[in-house]
Parts: sequence; structure tokens; C-alpha cells
Amino acid sequence: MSTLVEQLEALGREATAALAEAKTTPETEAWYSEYLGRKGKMTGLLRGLGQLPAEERPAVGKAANEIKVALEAVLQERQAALAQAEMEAALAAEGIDVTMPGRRPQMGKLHPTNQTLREACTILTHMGFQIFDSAEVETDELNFELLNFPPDHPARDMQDTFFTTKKDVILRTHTSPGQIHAMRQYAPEPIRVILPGKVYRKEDVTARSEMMFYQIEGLAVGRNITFSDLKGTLLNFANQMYGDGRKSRFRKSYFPFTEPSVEVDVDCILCGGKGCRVCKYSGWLEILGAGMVHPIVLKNGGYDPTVYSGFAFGMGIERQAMLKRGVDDIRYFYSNDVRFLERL
Ligand code: FA5
Repeated sequence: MSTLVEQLEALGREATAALAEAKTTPETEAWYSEYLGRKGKMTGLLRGLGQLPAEERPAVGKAANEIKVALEAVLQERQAALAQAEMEAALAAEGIDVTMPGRRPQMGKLHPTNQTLREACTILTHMGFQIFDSAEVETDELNFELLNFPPDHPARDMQDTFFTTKKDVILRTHTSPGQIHAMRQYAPEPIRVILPGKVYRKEDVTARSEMMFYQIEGLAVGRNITFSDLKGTLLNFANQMYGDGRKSRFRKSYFPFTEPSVEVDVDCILCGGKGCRVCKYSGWLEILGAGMVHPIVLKNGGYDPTVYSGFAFGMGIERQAMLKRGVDDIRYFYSNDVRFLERL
């Protein structure tokens, strides 16, 4: 019968061969339990140690220890090799090619409304208008009363209002209250200012109308300002904004703060003038309201209306962005669809 040392050596050889067969990390763990674990084959053999004469035991113990240390070293090597192979396989399966060039980060750009706003401001500032900043939260007095909307006058319904919880404090429904701020700052000096910004109206949202949109207000006050100056300014603006080929027209209109008042339409590029839901099947899209500043408004601004006159206009920016960029529904502008924003 072979000695215990020989049996241990045979077990060492068997274990080494078995470990070479282990193909995965879990298989090496199972191998460890089978040979070196608490209930493993090595422990099983060493149970026979007690039956040996005392003088033989140290030699057997030493041999067992050496075999165990050697097996553990082989196990470590095998596990390291398997971990490396498993990592390489996982990387290959993910298909990462480290030699590929990186992805370009997405670049932002100006929103189409902002692009149009800046184009309009550039044209107007080149004509000599200065930009004047004015707040989006206004009082009822500035938004309506000082602009000659009498209290409870039906004209107030022209622009349905968002109110705040503070009495008489509202979100401005148009940029026109800025006229009063500008006049009060500059009177009695002549002025030529534009006031770009957001306005808010409690409106039904449709293909051509939003609840929040941009306007640019224009105001010129001086001693000899006439309706021809207004007309020349707006025609010049339309030519630069839309090109000589595009048609524009003046229509008689009504605003409490201008007299006489007009509205300007541009032929609808979306349907080529044939009629569509954006131009309400008229072939024209209204881009602005304008007129000669009403004497009461001049007076409220600090100018003597017997000496001074002025013109004012208020243009919608999204409507112009639609015309310039061929957008057939105003709701795209604020629906946060990146595909739309990337296209323009
Ligand atoms: C006004 O807001 C006047 N304050 C304009 C004005 C200024 C007249 C100075 C005379 C002197 P109106 O409500 O028409 O007018 O609006 C002006 C422009 O804003 C319109 O021509 C249109 O282009 C745009 N607009 C009006 N309502 C909306 C809306 N709901 N959505 C998008 N654009 C709009």
C-alpha cells in the first residue's frame, strides 16, 4: 500500500491536471472546493494523519503543506490568466474599437426665434435705432392706461391678460409699455429706440398664435416726424428682411395708442400667396402693427404733443421667423423638438 505522502503527491498531480481543464473562474472556484476546501480531497487524506506513528507525522505534514502551497500558486496563475481572457472576450463582444476616432459633441446654436430677433435688431440698429431694455412684468397702468386704453374699455379685450397675485401687476401683453419708459427717460430729447422682448397673452394656441412670443417695439419721437417716415422705415425694413422680391402691404387698423394706425402684412411664403391655415387663407401674414403716436400717449411720456410727434411699431418675431424660414406652425418654436431646432 502506498504511503500517505505518495497519496498526497498523487492528489497533487491529479489536482494540477484537473485545474488545467478549468475553463472559467467559477470552474476554478469549484476546483478549489473539491481539492483544497474544508471538505475537499486534501483534508480527507489528512484525516489519516492521526493513525500514523508520531515520528512520521511532521514529514507528512510538511509534504502536505508544500503540495497545498504549490497548488494555490498554480490556482492563482490560472485565475489571473482566465480573468484576462474573460476581460478580452467581454471587450471584443462589446465591439469597442479603441482605434476609432471619438464622437463629435453636439454643438448648440441660436434658437430660430433668437436668430430672427437678432436679424431684425441688426437691420433696425443700422437705421439708427438704439436698443432699450424694458421689463416683462408691468403694471396695468403702464400696459394699458397710459397707452390710452380707458379702464373697462373693450379695447383691452384685444389682448387677453395674464395677471399676477399682486393687484394690478401683470405680464405685459405687448412691448408698447416700454414706449412710456423710454419717453419718460429721454423727454424732451428726440428719441429713436427699439425694445425687443417677450410678451404674454392668454390666447388659444393655434398654428399662428402662441401664448408667449417675442415682439420688437420701435419708437421715434421728434419735432417733425411724419407718417412718411414711418412708412419709409417699415418698407426699408421689409426689403432688408425679406428681399426686394417680396410683397408687403399697409392696411388701415386701430390701436388706442396710435392715430392713424396701420398693420403691415407680408405675402405668405408658406403657400406662395395661394392661402393656407397660417395666413388664414388670405395669402398675407400680418407681421406688425404701427401708427403715429397718439397725443395722449406723447403727453403721458412727457412730450408736448403740440410740438412733438412720433411714430411707433410693434412687430411679432415668431411670425417673421415662420415667413423667413418656411415654418408652417408656430407651435414648433417652443415644443423642444431638437430635430426642428437642428433644421433651422
Ligand atoms: C400690438 O401688440 C401692438 N402693441 C403693436 C403696436 C405697437 C401698434 C406700436 C402700434 C404701435 P398686435 O396685437 O397686433 O399689436 O401684435 C403685433 C404683432 O405681434 C402682430 O402683428 C403679430 O405679428 C404678433 N402677434 C400678435 N399676437 C400673436 C400671437 N398670439 N402669437 C404670435 N405672434 C403674435
